[in-house]
Parts: sequence; C-alpha cells; structure tokens
Amino acid sequence: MTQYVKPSIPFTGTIPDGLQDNMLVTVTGSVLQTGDRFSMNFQCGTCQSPRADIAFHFNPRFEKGGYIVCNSLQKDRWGKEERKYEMPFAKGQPFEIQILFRNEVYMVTVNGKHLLDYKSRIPFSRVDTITVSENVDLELINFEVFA
Ligand code: 9QG
Repeated sequence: MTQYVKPSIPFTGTIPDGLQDNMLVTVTGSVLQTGDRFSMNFQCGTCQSPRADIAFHFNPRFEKGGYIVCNSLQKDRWGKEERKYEMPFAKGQPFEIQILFRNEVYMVTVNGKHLLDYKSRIPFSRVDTITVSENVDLELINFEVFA
C-alpha cells in the first residue's frame, strides 16, 4: 500500500515500511471554512496514554495573520516551538503539501513552494505513523521513495 485515498479525518495511518531517507509524502486536500488550525503529525506509534512521541508536529494556525507551528512531543511534553510566520493555506482552498525526508530533516513544500525545514529531534527510524487532525478534507496521502 503506497497511498491512502480520501482518508477520513481524524486520520491515523501506518507509513509503509516506516519513515526513511528519500521518502516523499504528498498530501492533497482542502482546508475547511471552519476552525482556526489543523495539524499533521509524524509519530512513533499510536499509543494514547502515554501519548506516542511526535517527531514532527506541523500545525498551521490561521489566527494572528497566520503562521505555522512546528514542534516535537517527547515523553508527553512539547519541546521548543519553531514558528514560521507565513500562511500558504487559505480556508476553503485546496492544497498540496509535500514532505521530503532526508538526513533527519523534514523539508516541507506547499503548493510547489518550499515553506520550511524542520530538523528532526527523534530519529526517522522510530517514526512509523502519520496522523491528520480536524478542519481539512483529504483527497490523497501518497508515499514514494526515491533511489
Ligand atoms: O499549545 O502547542 C505545539 O507546540 C500547544 C497546543 C498543541 C500543539 C503545541 O495545545 O496542540 O499545537 O496535540 C496537541 O495537543 C495540539 C493539537 C501550547
């Protein structure tokens, strides 16, 4: 399985063969009119209590002009946020998010334009699950690995 088609939200899915170097994840969908944020997580399993560690929390927020919060959750605690004050998403509009995983860095492109890089605080080898929460409709989550 290399893709999830029209996954329902909230979504939790296994990353085929786990996160690995040169993997590209493409997520297409649209932002709902409702709500002020959505998030996508690359995490270590699905445990709810204690919460699974989140290697990469990607969290666009539409408040205050719009910005993106990136962070990691380890041992049930959020680390230091990395914020990007830019908002490539719009309520009601479609989007394409591409995340390339390389050398323990998450490289995020939105609608064909590079948005940010996030240096991993948790090794890729521990990451096996993608989740997407609230306020979006998804069309497709696609996984490819480049040689
Ligand atoms: O607010 O910030 C990211 O640093 C927290 C939010 C939290 C994260 C976190 O409450 O929300 O965005 O999984 C969560 O709890 C998400 C939805 C300081």
